[in-house]
Amino acid sequence: MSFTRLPSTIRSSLLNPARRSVVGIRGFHIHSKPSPEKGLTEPQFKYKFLEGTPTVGIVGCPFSGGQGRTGVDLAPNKLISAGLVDQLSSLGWEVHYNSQQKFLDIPYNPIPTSSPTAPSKGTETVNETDGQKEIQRLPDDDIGKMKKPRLVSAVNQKVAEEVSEIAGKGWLPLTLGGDHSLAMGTVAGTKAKYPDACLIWIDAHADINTPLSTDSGNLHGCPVSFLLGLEGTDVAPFNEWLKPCLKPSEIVYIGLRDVDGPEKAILKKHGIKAFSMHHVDKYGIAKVVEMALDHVNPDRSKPVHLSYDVDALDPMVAPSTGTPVRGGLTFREGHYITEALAESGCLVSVDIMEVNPSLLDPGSVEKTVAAGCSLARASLGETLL
Ligand SMILES: [Mn+2]
Repeated sequence: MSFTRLPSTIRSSLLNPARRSVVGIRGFHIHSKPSPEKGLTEPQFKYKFLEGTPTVGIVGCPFSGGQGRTGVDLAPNKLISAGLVDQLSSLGWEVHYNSQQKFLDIPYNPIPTSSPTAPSKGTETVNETDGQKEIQRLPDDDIGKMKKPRLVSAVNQKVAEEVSEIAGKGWLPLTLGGDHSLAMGTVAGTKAKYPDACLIWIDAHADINTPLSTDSGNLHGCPVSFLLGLEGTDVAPFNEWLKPCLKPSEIVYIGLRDVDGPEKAILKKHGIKAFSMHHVDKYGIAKVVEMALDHVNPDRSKPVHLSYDVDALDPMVAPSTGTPVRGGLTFREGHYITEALAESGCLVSVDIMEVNPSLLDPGSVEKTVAAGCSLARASLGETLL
């Protein structure tokens, strides 16, 4: 990737000697520290499971292979370009952000839409423009109903390594997707450091189809079944690295409103707790978050991984996403969840998924990207007062 094609905020960060640590353009690294001039010097809440100076490691994964629409891979660059690194350090966090290149150098990965190099599919060899490396693009035929299984598996394995490395340092991994199949990797990575972590999944969809029950074959609808080790998930190449790491009692959903028949059956069969929009209407969001925490984390003594799909928000709030469903969370309900979890002090890992900056008009994109950034900030302790 040529320097001039990097997003302008990354360029300026790289040019600012006060906060750069450049390891070549392909492997750049941005490091931003809090300071009194920027804002807070430490986060407003104590994140009780983190170690040392409160630090966020941002994992930007430009990935769209878990579903059919391109553009969701552009989200990490968009969110970073919107100023997320500085926003988080002004909340009192030390922030590290590594380049996304490691996720692009995967043999099954077609050139993502965010890449300046020419698009490519199939087996042709692609000459990288910077001449550093040639990557052999391999075919990725369906396995059963699963689409792009080798790519999804390989990218998630890397995500799991990255998240577990960041969590292992006592830092909080903030993963910017990418589509929601990436939660296989993020949750597996979090669980490697915190085996007793519970999972709070904010979404319009349950994402719990199995490779057998899925209609579309899109793996962004299946990550939870892999984490639980449900029927049909013990399949290569996933089972070469991903072991079931989540119990049905360790996950709770908020925001559901578009759940397939087979998914409803799976939720019932395994007794998985879910608060749909019906429950949000009935009890109000504060009570729902309290009940959700009471279910997975009654004493608030366990670490929490938050996996947030922006399609949980109503399409009026976050329109630029691949599978919007009307009747979703309001702006405030969506943010209340993150604020309450920040206040609990239990958060150890956060995903912001399914922002798609290529969908709809520029105004819709701007709204959705801004919502992604503000959800990340609220998760990391931003308050209204
Ligand atoms: Mn989802």
